[in-house]
Parts: sequence; structure tokens; C-alpha cells
Amino acid sequence: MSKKFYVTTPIYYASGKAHIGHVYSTVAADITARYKRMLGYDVMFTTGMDEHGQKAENSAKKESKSPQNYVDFVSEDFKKMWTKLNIKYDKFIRTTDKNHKEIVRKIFDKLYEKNLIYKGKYKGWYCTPCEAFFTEKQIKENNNLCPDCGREVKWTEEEAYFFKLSEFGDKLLEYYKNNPEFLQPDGRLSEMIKFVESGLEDLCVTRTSFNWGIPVSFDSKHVIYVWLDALTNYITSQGYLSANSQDFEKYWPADVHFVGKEIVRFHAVIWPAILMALDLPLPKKIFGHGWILFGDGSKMSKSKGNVIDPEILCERYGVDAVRYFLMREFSFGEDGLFTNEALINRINFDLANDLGNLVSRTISMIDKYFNNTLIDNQRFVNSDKELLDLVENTIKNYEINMDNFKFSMALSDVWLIVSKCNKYIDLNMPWDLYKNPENHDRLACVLYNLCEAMRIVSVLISPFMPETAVKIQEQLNISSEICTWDKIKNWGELPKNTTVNKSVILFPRIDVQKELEELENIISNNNNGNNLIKIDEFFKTELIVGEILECEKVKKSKKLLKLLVHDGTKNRTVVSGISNYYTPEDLINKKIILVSNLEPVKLCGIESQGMILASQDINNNVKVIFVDNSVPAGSKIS
Ligand code: ME8
Repeated sequence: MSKKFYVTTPIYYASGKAHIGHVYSTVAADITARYKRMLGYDVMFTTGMDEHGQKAENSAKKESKSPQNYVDFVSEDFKKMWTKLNIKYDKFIRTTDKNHKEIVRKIFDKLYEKNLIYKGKYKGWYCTPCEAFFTEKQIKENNNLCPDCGREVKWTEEEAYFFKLSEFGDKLLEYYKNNPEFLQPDGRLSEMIKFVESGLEDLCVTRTSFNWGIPVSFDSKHVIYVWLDALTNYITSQGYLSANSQDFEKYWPADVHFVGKEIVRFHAVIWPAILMALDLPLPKKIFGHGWILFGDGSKMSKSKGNVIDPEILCERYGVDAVRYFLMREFSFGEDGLFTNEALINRINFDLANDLGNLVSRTISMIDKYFNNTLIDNQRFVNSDKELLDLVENTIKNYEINMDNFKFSMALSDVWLIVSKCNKYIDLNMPWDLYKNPENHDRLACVLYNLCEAMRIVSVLISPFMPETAVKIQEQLNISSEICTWDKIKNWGELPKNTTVNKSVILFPRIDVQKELEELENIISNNNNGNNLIKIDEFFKTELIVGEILECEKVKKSKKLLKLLVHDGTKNRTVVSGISNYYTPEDLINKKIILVSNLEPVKLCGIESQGMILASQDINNNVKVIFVDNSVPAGSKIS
């Protein structure tokens, strides 16, 4: 039976688009999953969306969508991004999944029955516009005002349920002591020990101030607060407490949870305590990775407008280049600075010059000197042994680094092979060997060794750059059977008679200056005009002049007027929210601008067949845009 490996990413808040920070965790998890699959493990890799809570509710409001509609939309967007980035997850969990909601309620009930959840009072400084609680310390640091919006806050007490986190301090400390590898990278565990030693407070696990969440089964005015809902995804996705629990039995405990450093505390303190409370084994490892920072040293954020959409990066340079850059440039446990220049330089130096060049020159030489087909005689000389030893050692180090999530080191080791091969070419000078037919056997041997090294490199890079690995194997024209983890341990698996395919450019070189300027333009266009539309999008809207024939107030509404508008060919009913600004008499016989191809909607039971245009100033005064009476109804506006 094969060994199992369960790896997770955090589940991402459903508010906004996936950015490069989200891509970072997910690519790392995908690479780990692919690596473990390559080693023969039965892998479970999960990712997903954290869809409840105030953040999602507020974002939905801003876009005039229902929370469910909104999170459906955001989740689809994330999924598209993962497809684009070649992320091969096994399960995509959403906290609005029926199954997840049911199990979270069961978990809540179970903890309540065990007396580990109790009803109490949540106290704090509340900001009404932000709908958020703040601690005494947070308020004090901000002149007794809301730290988010700067407005006044009120002392508020709210009934809430609490999880008895305070009871788990000693058990957690004991666990950390016996499992020093539990939290990685080194250093994070000592922070956590300090935090737990300073004393744990019980954790508020419900709210009544918003509705978008899972209601407590026996007290439905409370919704379960985000962390209990979110953390449990790692077991609900596997069918814990459900009829279908085979995956849970097979894969739990998780082998590693990848999380950003700011949520380590939730994963290394609260999550183990919840699992202890449920009498479940703890995950084997939590890995807290660093942040990708932007130029000014801030955590990358969409709102700062400093982020190039990862999708655009993939379109410009290819998915593999982006995956490679993220894993090679930054040391996974530490923060790293993202710059467009660093990205382009990595592509130019590591991918176009070193790897791409090695592949294309080797294949071209086989084409030129042997008409595409190698017949090898295997006469090794010293420089070959050096190459072989390096390859052997690199495979060993690669495994150690990958098992410890030292992705950047694993890649830099693989690149030792790549640069050794490039030097090997310079040292052996195939062009000189070719001049003398007596050296043709040696020439074939040199080229064979290069192909062998590339076969091995292609396998080692395959978790990081799956498409590039296949492209190299296609150029070498080798079967996938010899491109496996076991087969790279044997030098010489490549058949002695090898016919290669035509060489193709793996990574085109980028003109740094020109590209940097283009990226800057993209960023400033994004900042200045996130809402820009193309001219053909504008032309989809049909605007015509209409004449208001009749107008009356809608009885059930304070805001709405019902208009009968002549559009040049027929009369149509339009409902408009301008009753606070106009009486029916102000409007009758006036000419207005009508959006004539709007899908009809029902407002207060009346079908509105279009919309009239009005302006709104900063004080919210509304003015209908009237058109000169001489313009006939039905005239097009363009
Ligand atoms: O925290 N660099 O969701 P989230 C690196 N829903 N990683 C970054 C980053 C950056 N610039 N920006 C964000 C949540 N991340 C919760 C998790 S898990 C049970 C619940 C990482 O969408 C961040 O560190 O705010 C975190 O690990 C992940 O993106 C999700 O962040």
C-alpha cells in the first residue's frame, strides 16, 4: 500500500480577486503535492474559500449582490486562477458547502455537550459603521477612536458563545515540547510558546451582529464565528462526522498545513486546541511562510493598487515562469520583496539563458553533427565523472530540501546541474571534436551525457514547471517511462540510440527596459481606471430620446415614480427612483434620455422596461437630464 500525504493551503477569504500572495501559498502546496505524487505517495491536496463573515457580507453589499451570489462569483474567479496556474488540487472546499455547514454545526454541538463551549458576554469597543469590535489597547493607541475609520466607538456587550481555549494551555505546551518539528520554520515555535505561556483567554466563537454565517443549531440568532468555521475545513473536507468518512480515516491527520505567518497563531494554538477538544490527532506540521512584500515594504494588497494581476503575469511570461520565480526568488519561510525587475531578470538569466539555452544548443548540436540521432559509446573521462557525481548528489539534496519545503534551495541545486552542463559544453568544445572524425564517438558521448542530465533536470523541475518539463522531454523525444523519480537515479536510462526532435525556444529573452515600462503602464492604467471599458462595450448600451406622456407615484413606495414613455415607435412603462426630487407634473411632456435595451425588472410589482438618465452630485442631489423639446422621440444618442 502506498503512503499517504495530505497537504492544505489556507482557505481564502471570499472578498476580491486572488492576488500574488494567495498564489504563493497555493503554488507551494501544488508543488509539494506534485513532488509527493512523483515519489509514489497517495496525495490529498485541498484548497478552497472562506466564505462567511462580515467581510464577505460587506463586499457583497458594495456590489449590490446577495452574499451567496457574491461568494459564488468570487469562488469561481479563484478556481479560474488555479486552472490558469496549473494547480491540481484534489478537493476545493467552500465553507458554504452544505456538507461543511452541517458538520460545523455538529462540531459545535459536540463541544457544547462536552462543556467546552459555553454562553457568555462578548465585551469591547464597537464601531457601528465598521460593525467591528476593538480591544481597549487598540482604541487607546488611536486616541479612543476606531482604529479603522477614526470615528467614535461605543462600549458594547453582546451575548456570545465561547470556546474554553484557556483550558488547553498546558496541553499545548506539552505537545510543543514533545513535537519540536510541529511548527516550522524554526523560530516560529518559540514565539508560540511565549504566547501560550502568557495565558490563553477563552475564544469567542459566535456573533449576533451579522447574519452571514452558519447558525448555531440550538440558538439560531447566533452565527458561528469565522475561525471555528474556517479551521474545521481541513476535516470537514475529508468527511469527518459524515456518513462518507473514508477520506478522513485515510488522510487525517494532515501532513502539512501551509499558512501565511499572520495566521500561524490560529493554526498552531486554536486549531490544535479544537482538535484536542474533539479527541482528534493533530496535524503533523504547520508551515508558516513569509509574506511577499511590495516596493514600499508593505504586504501586497489589491487596495494599494500596486499589484500586477497574476493572470497578466502568466499571460506575458507563461505559467511556469511565474511558478518558478515565486519559488526560486523567495525563501519560503521568510518575507521577500517582489519587483518586476527581479521577475524579468530571473526569467532572462535562469530560464532563457541557463536552462533554455542549454536545451536548445544541445538539441541543435545533435541535429547539426549527427543529423538528430545519437549513437553513444560511453567513454567517460574525468569531466564526465564530475558531472555524474554532481547529479547524484543533487538528487539526494533535492529530496532533503523538498521534504523540508526549502523550495528555493532545491531549485538552486538543480541549477547547479544546469550550469555544470553549460560549462561541460565549453570545456569539451563539441565544435572542435566535430572537426576530427576520430573524435566523433567522444562527441556523441558528450551530447549523450548532456541529454541524460537534461532528462534528470526535467524530472526534478516537473513539480515546479510541469509544462516546461514535458517540453524538454518532447525535444529529447523520450518516453515518460524513463522520466520518473526512480528512473532518474540511474544514469544511462536514456536509450543509446536517441533521435531528438527539433529544438524550440523554451523561454524567449525579454527586453528588460521595454518590459518594465510596459508593466508600469499596466499598473498605472489599473490604478487610474480599474473601471475602463472598451468602446464596443459602451456601444452595447442603446440610448434614445423618450417623451414622458404620463407619470404617477407608486403607491407602495416613497421613492418610485411610474412613467409612461413614448420611445418613437411605442409606449413603455419605466419605473424610476426620483420621487423625492420631482413631482409627476414636473415631468409630463418632457423629453429625457432612455436606456432602451435594459432587461426588464419588476419594482414594487411593476415591470420597468428601461431606465431614464439622471445626474447625482456629491450632496446626492438628483437631476434628470432633459433633452431639448425639438428633438423627436426615438432619436438615437451616440
Ligand atoms: O487569512 N504574501 O484568508 P486570506 C504571502 N481565510 N502570503 C499572503 C500575502 C502576501 N502578500 N497576502 C496574503 C485568511 N497571503 C483566512 C484563512 S484558513 C483556515 C483561513 C496569504 O485570504 C495569507 O498569509 O486573508 C494567508 O495565508 C492566505 O494568503 C489567505 O489569506
